[in-house]
Amino acid sequence: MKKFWCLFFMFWPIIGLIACAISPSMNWGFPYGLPAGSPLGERIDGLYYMILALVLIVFTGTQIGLGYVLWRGSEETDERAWYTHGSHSLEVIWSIVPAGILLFIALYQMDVWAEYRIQDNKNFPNQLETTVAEVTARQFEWRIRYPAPDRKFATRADLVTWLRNPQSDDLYSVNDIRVPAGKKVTIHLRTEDVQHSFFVPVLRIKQDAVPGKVIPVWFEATRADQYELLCAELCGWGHYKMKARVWAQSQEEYDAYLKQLQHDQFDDGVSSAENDED
Ligand SMILES: [Cu+2]
Repeated sequence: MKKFWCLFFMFWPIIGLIACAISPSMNWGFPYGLPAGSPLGERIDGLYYMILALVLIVFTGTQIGLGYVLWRGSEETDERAWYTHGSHSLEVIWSIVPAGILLFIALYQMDVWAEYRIQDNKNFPNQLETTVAEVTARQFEWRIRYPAPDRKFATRADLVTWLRNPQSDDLYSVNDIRVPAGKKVTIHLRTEDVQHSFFVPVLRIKQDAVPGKVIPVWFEATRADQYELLCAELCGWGHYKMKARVWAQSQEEYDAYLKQLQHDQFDDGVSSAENDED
């Protein structure tokens, strides 16, 4: 009977390993089984796989150890058990090894983190050139404010002024963020009410929107495609429906979209008729 329990307890980790082995072909890993849609996303996936490999090694090792102990314990023998409680060397080993692994992860991920979040890092995009919109989360939608297509931010003060004071030529949309594909873009994230979270799974972007703060979020969508944007912070009864899309388009399509938006928003049907007569 002891052997049965030994095999029973070893059966489940083996099932777990088999599930891990087939998971890539079953698309159980990343969202929708899609690879990262941005260069930074690929590096974040690299970190994820590195940690997964470490976990796999540790898990396999400890399960083999556990299996061995269970198997030996299930044997009928006169041999006396070996007690390790209070073993100084074992305590040192299992403190130093995990500490070393954690230190390695902490150092190894610093570059990616710096590129993602540290504003004076050389890879962090210049917000004056890359700002495409301000995104305001609110219960339960995403409101987008674009600067007029010809507006340029020459200085930091220009950008701050624009962020603080909506302008009469700004363009608006809801739940539909357009960006040029293949370029670094920055949006400025804020919230009108409670805390929300700007989450674009395929681009591996997640940033909380915090009341009272305007937070720059940058990303680069490699493929021209539509990406699902979700709220990842339980923000009220309608949290589930706080879905939108980020649509990366070619530069021409993007420019045309903004032109169209401008036309839809400002054309009153009268002034353009006058223009036609000119
Ligand atoms: Cu929300």
